[in-house]
Amino acid sequence: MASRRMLLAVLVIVAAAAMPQSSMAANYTVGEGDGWKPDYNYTAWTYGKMFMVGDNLVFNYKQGAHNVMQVGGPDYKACNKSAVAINTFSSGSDVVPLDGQGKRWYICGFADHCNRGQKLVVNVMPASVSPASPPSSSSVSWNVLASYAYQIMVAAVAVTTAMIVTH
Ligand SMILES: *[C@@H]1O[C@H](CO)[C@@H](O)[C@H](O)[C@H]1NC(C)=O
Ligand SMILES: *[C@@H]1O[C@H](CO)[C@@H](O)[C@H](O)[C@H]1NC(C)=O
Ligand SMILES: *[C@@H]1O[C@H](CO)[C@@H](O)[C@H](O)[C@H]1NC(C)=O
Ligand SMILES: [Cu+2]
Repeated sequence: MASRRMLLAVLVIVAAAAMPQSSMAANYTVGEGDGWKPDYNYTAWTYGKMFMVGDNLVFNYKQGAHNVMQVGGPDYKACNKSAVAINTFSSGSDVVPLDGQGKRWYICGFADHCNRGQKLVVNVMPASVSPASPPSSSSVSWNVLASYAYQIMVAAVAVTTAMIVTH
């Protein structure tokens, strides 16, 4: 009996862990403790992270030593400091909302910093999944899959609970 209770507890914990993150907005601190600086690989920093509409990027740096310019893809690629920025942030602790789906590009507009790696591209996923209107297969994203996985997990827990209760 005790072992069955333990099994149930484990299943509940697993289901909770598998819950999609879409329900809560996250703040991502760019570069973690290293902050926003040259000679850093921000592409590597993005690996394993899922950015979603409603999340924020937080850029930390010494005010006046760097900035954050949101630019288009070609200006990002060219490290174009003269680009007409979509947005520019310069407070030193910039909370940048990811308020739209798709790719967003950021560069530092100071000296040669962008060419030295102070550039970041993120791909922003849609915020929520409505089971009533599944997206087309071409736009199925990871949070959609996470949501399905979660629903399967919930069903598995329900079935297991029923089996234990009716035993
Ligand atoms: C993200 O940062 C903002 C500004 O500092 C804060 O108001 C908000 O509560 C934070 N959100 C989370 C989920 O930590
Ligand atoms: C950044 O890291 C990724 C993954 O480790 C690597 O593929 C890429 O070449 C690196 N970029 C630079 C500019 O070093
Ligand atoms: C940089 O941006 C400016 C302003 O939009 C543009 O005139 C120029 O051609 C761009 N340079 C490069 C290398 O893309
Ligand atoms: Cu800089």
